[in-house]
Amino acid sequence: MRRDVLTEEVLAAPGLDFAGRWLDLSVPRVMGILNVTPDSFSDGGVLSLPGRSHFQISLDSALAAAEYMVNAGVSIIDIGGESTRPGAPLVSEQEELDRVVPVVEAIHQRFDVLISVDSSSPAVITHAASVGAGMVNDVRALQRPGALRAAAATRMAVCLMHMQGDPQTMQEKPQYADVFTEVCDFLRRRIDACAAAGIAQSRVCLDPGFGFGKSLEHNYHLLARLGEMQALGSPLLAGLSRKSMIGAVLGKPVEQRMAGSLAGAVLAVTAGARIIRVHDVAETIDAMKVISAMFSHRKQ
Ligand code: 8Y4
Repeated sequence: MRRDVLTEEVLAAPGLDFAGRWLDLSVPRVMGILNVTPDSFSDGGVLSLPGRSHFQISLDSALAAAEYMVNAGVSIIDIGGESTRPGAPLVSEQEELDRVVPVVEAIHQRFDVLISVDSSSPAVITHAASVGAGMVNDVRALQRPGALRAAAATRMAVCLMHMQGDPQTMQEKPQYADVFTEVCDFLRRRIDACAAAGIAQSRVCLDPGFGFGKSLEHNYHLLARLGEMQALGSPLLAGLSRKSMIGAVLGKPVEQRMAGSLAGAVLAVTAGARIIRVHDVAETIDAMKVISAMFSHRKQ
């Protein structure tokens, strides 16, 4: 099927509008994680080099990581400047802008790849869009004052993720009467809020938010029922890479969770997820290619 002509078939095919660029989701896609928080770059010794600022080292490291991911075949690079790890310190809006915007701009100038900005801040959303970001990936689902309006004005794609509580306290005592129903109800309300703000459905994707205010049981219950979330009508994105839901069943630290994370990615895509957010991009893309080879033999 030709996908450059907007036939009814193309419009009916799954995909997402990234501020005018169409990402075809008839095959599963990989989103590579690029953190630009200070703790994600080790400065060991390099800082003492004459003429090299901390900023430059961060930018160089970010570009090297982006180049690796593009060569591996990622569709999207997700750039984040606020750590959402449980208990992580809050970052000021200015700090987040200073970290994220130059990296978005530099990657957009050099590489042909879609860029997503992992942020809840209206200013970061607006500025990132102006330098080339095509998606906002917001773990707070655009609930901060002004975020919905900022995202709507940019025409970016949006990822609406479910989280119970806030990153500082979310893992203290996650509780649900029915986690699947509560996550779906929340996502439905945020879809409605987006529609009311003028964000077209073709720009929305949804994410159950593994690890965000969820116990191990909650996470696996959601994974087991991920397929049913397709009924919400928007493409699903899933992020399980290296998370505690993988580490807990393996009894392994983050640096030994790749194979478990791959199993999680395969399960999520088999259940219908269209975008997988991962650290280990090359390995995950290999897994996705094998899945796609089988999917291409399925009847539509
Ligand atoms: C090791 C490394 C252990 C990383 C845990 C983590 C998601 C997300 C995050 C997600 C969407 C993380 C920004 C948490 N997770 N965005 N962001 N979906 N859409 N933890 O699942 O990676 S950060």
